[in-house]
Amino acid sequence: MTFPWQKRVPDELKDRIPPGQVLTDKFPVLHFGRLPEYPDLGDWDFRVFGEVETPFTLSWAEFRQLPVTTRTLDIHCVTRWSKLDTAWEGVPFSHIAEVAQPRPAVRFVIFHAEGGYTSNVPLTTAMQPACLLAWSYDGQPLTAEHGYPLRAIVPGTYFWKSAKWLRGIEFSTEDRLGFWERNGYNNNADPWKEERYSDG
Ligand SMILES: Nc1nc2c(c(=O)[nH]1)N[C@H]1C(S)=C(S)[C@@H](COP(=O)(O)O)O[C@H]1N2
Ligand SMILES: [Mo]
Repeated sequence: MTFPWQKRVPDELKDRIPPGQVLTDKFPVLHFGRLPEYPDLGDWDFRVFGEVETPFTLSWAEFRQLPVTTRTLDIHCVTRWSKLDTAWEGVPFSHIAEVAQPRPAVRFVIFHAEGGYTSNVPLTTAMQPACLLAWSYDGQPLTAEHGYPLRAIVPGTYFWKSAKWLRGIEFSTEDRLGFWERNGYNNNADPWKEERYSDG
């Protein structure tokens, strides 16, 4: 199968494309349902809750006071496009965890997005240094369709775990399947193992 946006993979990049994926230079937009309403940042807030010592809620202005980092990573959509060297700026997830202090039994993180979309990952996945709560892509604020004002960036998993229009983070002792995980996608979602679909 050939896609119109497909790019031939140069030899030196071959080992960065997981099995069954094709390379694109474009930045496709993918999500379930309609774009959420464009948010008024004055009303926007970010909630950190669940099994933590210190739950908290931040305004946009407060969120932007948190420490910032930049990361460049490759993204892989389960619909088979991969894009290399995407550059993001945002708050490291690990900083949120540091402030919230998850209880010792916490093993999972649930990202909560606008309109009820969720995605779930093990705490160890979220604690990787490249896991960001990002407001910027390629040096510019996120566009509406890519998650303005804030999205998760989760390294090492298919891109559906990277919730756009992020509004909160929940720490949990138990795993709770997110939107796509309930709808047939593989909970583990490792592109290198082609963990696309669940068996159930
Ligand atoms: N809130 C929300 N985030 C979401 C989705 C969604 O449906 N809703 N889809 C996911 C999927 S399947 C992919 S591939 C990426 C796509 O991000 P992009 O549109 O910025 O390329 O967003 C993910 N984040
Ligand atoms: Mo996707």
